[in-house]
Formats: sequence, structure tokens, C-alpha cells
Amino acid sequence: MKNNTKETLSLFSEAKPDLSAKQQFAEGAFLLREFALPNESALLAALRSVAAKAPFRQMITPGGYRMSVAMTNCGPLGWITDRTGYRYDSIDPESGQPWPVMPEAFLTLAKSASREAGFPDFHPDACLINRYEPRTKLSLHQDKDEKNFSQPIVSVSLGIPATFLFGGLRRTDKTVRISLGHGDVVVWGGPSRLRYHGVAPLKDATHPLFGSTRINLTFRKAG
Ligand code: MD3
Ligand code: FE
Repeated sequence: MKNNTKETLSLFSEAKPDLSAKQQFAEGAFLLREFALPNESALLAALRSVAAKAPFRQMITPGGYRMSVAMTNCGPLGWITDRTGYRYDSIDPESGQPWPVMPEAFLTLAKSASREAGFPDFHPDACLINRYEPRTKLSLHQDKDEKNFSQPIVSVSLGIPATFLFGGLRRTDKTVRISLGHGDVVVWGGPSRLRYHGVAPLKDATHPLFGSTRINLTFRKAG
């Protein structure tokens, strides 16, 4: 007798793709493909409201270079860089006002993604928003300005795709390339938290909602 169980299951999974499917690519590092897709319009609306209060700007590194990535923040703490160094601050230096409140749609997404990856107690107090255009890149670096490395980092990619470079604990360790597209969410925790990483120069592309830009939301417990 023919057993139809497998066919039936695969029919179901095609009818309703499992958005919670998670792929682990390093210890503590999980890729949730298209996890943010169901909320794309709420995320775009929230993004616009944050950027109206705290516009994207290209910050200056301590070495005096203007970053090619434009940035803003929301939530109690925002990451900034200037000639005096990198740090988190509760005040936007451009406006002299607190950073915009973290939109509910952002917080809900960050918490559900971290839960999905096995970090149920994530309480982000900072959301750095990076804006890339074709040819924009982010050089290899570690995220170590946070007070607490025990909480994960949740990163949400929106708009045109990018190649993410994921290295080791030393700058010279080899990097693997991970293609990140619209709606992809990555949760970086445990031993992956301090690995070097960066973003290769973006290729020309356009996205129906985001035009020729890539937005990355990075949620952290910074304070
Ligand atoms: C891997 N942003 O803002 S977030 C950053 O796409 C940053 O804009 C990238 O790196 C972007 O600092 C990628 C993903 C990320 C964040 C922290 C990590 C990956 C990480 C910490 C350890 C390992
Ligand atoms: Fe980083």
C-alpha cells in the first residue's frame, strides 16, 4: 500500500510556509528567514515616524572618517560616534532631545525573534538603525560598547539585499558570507556575541517598498 504521509506533509508546508524555521549557523547564532515579513508595513510606518524625529545622519569615527552608513536610533539608549569615541547616550546630539521611543512593532518583533532563537529574556533598551545604499559598506568590527554581553543582539534586514561577513574572535580570522534579504532576522547570542562582523559593499538593486536602500535594525541591551 502506498504511504501518502510525506506528500501530505509537504503539501501542507507549501500551502503555509513555516516562518518560524530557524537555521543555526554558529553556536548561539540563528537565522530566521523572512521572520519580519508579515509586519513589513507596520515596520516601515514605525521607521518613518522615528526618522521624522531623529533623521538619519552620517556620523564621524574617532579616526575622523565619515561613515558611509547613515544612522539613527530609538529607545532609551542610542549608539553614537564622534571624534571623542564610540558610546551609548540617551540624548540625540543633533536635537539635544531623547531618542524617539522604541515603536511597539519594533519591540514585539525583537522579543519574538529572540524567544524563537532560545533567548526568552531579551529586554532591549537600544535600537540602532543603519541605512545603506548601493556601494555603502560596514567594515569588520566587534560590538563591545554594551555593558552586558550575556544578552543577544537581534538584527532585522529590510529592503535591498546585502552580504553579511561573519568572522571569528580575531580580526584576521576567516569570514563566511551570509546573504541577508528583506525580512530576514538574525539573533546573535552566546559565544557568537563577540565575533567580528561587517557588511560587504551593497550592489545596485531596488526594492518595491524600500527603493534602493537597505535598513538594518539592531536591537541590544546596552545599559
Ligand atoms: C554578529 N550592523 O550596527 S547587524 C552594527 O547589517 C552592525 O547593519 C550590521 O553590525 C548591519 O553594529 C549587522 C548584525 C550583527 C550585530 C552584532 C553582532 C551581527 C553580529 C555581534 C556579533 C556577531
Ligand atoms: Fe556590529
